[in-house]
Amino acid sequence: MVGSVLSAESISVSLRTEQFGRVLHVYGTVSSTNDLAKQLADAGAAEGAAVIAEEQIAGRGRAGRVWISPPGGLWLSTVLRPALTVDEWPLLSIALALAASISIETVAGLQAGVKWPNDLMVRNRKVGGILVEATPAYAIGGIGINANLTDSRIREIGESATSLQAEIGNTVDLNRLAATLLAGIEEQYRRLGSDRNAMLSEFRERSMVLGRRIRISGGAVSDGVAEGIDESGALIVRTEAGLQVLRVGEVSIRVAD
Ligand code: BT5
Repeated sequence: MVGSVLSAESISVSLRTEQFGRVLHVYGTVSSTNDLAKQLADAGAAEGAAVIAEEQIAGRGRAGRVWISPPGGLWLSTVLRPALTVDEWPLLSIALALAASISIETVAGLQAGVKWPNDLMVRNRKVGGILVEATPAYAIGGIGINANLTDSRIREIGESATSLQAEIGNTVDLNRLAATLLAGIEEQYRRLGSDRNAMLSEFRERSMVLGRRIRISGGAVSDGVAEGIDESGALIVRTEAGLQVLRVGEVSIRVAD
């Protein structure tokens, strides 16, 4: 399989970035790339330092959930040192999700929609996810993409999952996907400072929730219509109780609609 084995050398050859991935560690099996990126950040690593692993044995999602991360996927974390207020932290997930969605389109030719705030979806199945873990000093941006996961691996994960391989019937070049993603992260992350509104417009175009009836959970459960994503990245939902501004939470799309 071309490019199926991750290597720092192969990624570097096609890396077109100034900063992201210029410090790059590629490992075999790790606990979670977010943990390793945190260690780098604690040791003073600059923004853009990145960790990639072939396999995670303690990959995680949000709220303590497990992220299943067998070989064949792209499990990547990068150090961010954003100049954002706490209220603006949702923008980090948004920038990373936009970068991941564009990278999937570039490398696999698939349209990947984004379910606010952090799910990457192909044909209503989850093909990847974003986990941003922020501290006052830095944030770690973690991205998982089910790239070359076979149908049987996907079945183990569950009905709600898919992979690039399952969708296109072929493997993708993991090193190219990694280099493309790092370049995309650099571009979208920089736009947070210089070109935020245009970045958000592009994100909205890839959003699967805007205009849809959704159910919000992860606090009080309520139903509503997703009306917008504001300049801080929050989701604006019209519910019976009026407009709600959602900065974190779970959104599911109502099947009946
Ligand atoms: C996410 O959480 O979607 C964030 C996933 C972030 C993973 C990256 S990989 C690199 C970095 N290192 C880490 O340890 N994490 C990051 P959440 O929205 O909470 O979704 C988690 C849910 O997705 C689980 O409860 C499962 O239902 C489902 N799930 C788990 N593994 C999956 C997979 N490989 N593909 C699709 N769905 C999965």
